[in-house]
Amino acid sequence: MSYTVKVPKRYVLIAAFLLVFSIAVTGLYLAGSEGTGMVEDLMAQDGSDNSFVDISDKIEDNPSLRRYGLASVKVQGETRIFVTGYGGPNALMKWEDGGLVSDTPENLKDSDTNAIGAAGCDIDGDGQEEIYVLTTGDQYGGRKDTRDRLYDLQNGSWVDLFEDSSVTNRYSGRSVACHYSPQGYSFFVARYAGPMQMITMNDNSLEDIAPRYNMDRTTGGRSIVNVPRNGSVDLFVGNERGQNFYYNRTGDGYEEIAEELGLADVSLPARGVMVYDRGEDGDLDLAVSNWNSENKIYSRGSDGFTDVTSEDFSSRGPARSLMAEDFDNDGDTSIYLNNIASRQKAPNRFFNSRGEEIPIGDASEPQGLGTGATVTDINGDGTLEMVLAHGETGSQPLTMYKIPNDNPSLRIQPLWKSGAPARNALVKVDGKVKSVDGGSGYLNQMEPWAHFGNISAPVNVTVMFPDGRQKSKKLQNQRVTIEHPER
Ligand SMILES: [Ca+2]
Ligand SMILES: [Ca+2]
Ligand SMILES: [Ca+2]
Ligand SMILES: [Ca+2]
Repeated sequence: MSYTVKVPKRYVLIAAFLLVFSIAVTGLYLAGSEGTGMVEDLMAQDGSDNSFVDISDKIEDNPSLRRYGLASVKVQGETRIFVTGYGGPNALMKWEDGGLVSDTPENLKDSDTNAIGAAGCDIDGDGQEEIYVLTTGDQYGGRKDTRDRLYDLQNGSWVDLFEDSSVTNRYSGRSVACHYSPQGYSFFVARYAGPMQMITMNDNSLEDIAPRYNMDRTTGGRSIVNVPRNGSVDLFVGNERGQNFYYNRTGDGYEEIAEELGLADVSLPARGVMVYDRGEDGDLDLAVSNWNSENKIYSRGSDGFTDVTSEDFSSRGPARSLMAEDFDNDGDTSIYLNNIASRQKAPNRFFNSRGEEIPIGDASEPQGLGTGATVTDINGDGTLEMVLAHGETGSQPLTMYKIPNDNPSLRIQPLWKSGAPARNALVKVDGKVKSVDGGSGYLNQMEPWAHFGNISAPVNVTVMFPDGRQKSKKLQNQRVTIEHPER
């Protein structure tokens, strides 16, 4: 089957008209939101103030653009936010002097390839995360005429390792994630109507190892999340026009068992995927947002997953990315669901960990064209910031939110043997678990930290690294790195 699209001239003209129209609408949207606020009646009804506050004014140099993916990547020791550009440049952003500013080297901008998903991962083992950028060449699915980019920091400048390599295939796609495979860290790439890839580096050369593990399947690939478990890492891929995939790690390989686990959802068009410890009982559960279809929360049990979706969470909407974090540091995880208002108003939604709706504050964005998102404590104050991208049917600026609070947070970054963040590691504190994200949400990657609200040192922590090695430690500080035993 092929989804390759040939675009007749009249559609190009219509598209051009729509672009001009959407820029005009974006202007109106921005004008309309000034002063009066888009907040409407969505502030906390109970008088409490623990919902999102708009801090988008902290983003400097924030033009209206079409954007999709956001990745929180560790670059030269600091967390940076990589933003993909669609019909415009990519950006690498950092926190400086109280604001989020662009600090983008010229050769990362790549304005012409219509980039979508992005992720960081140290696949060459030098301790610095590479940045994978999935391009589309403006193709919805199937073949494209652009290459993806695999940026490697060499002597202070970013070099594209795909420039002279045939490893990247020429198919469109959506998301990319950092996955610890039997061959070490790799980028798993969710293609759309093209074979999926798992790209790693052996002896200085790139290799697509997906065919070796029968992971080069073709479907409508959308989203990826790692599921660290029992000292190894499973992989879930959310799809449409076909079943989801669950790659259960078995010794040196994988078996695809979504159907057996109750996660196949053949008729549901998956978008956002994420894992989080629902119920704070020490295992990772799964949530999936589905486009204009029932959203799902699956609780992990000893022999599969049980559908525990709440009525609030299940209700349909134009869903995009999905994040679960303790945004207000009260010790409980909340879920943020990003909708895209491409046809009509579509407020974003906020839930507690059981999927019951809670006040969202400023982050509703009823007219927001939400696509990707990332979460990280970019300013180092111990509270998570959430940055949202917008795009697809129009251009809008980035937005940023946080929930102000005075509660403590414990932040842990496990380090791999190379010294890079140990993405896919599982961190256990007080009976709760949190994974170090490799990519999730849809199009995105969250910060390479495990964030726990309302926990104060001294406290005992156990890190399960993706190769099965463990390290337990009594922490004396609120923000620590924990090294792999072989480092
Ligand atoms: Ca590297
Ligand atoms: Ca759980
Ligand atoms: Ca919370
Ligand atoms: Ca912060």
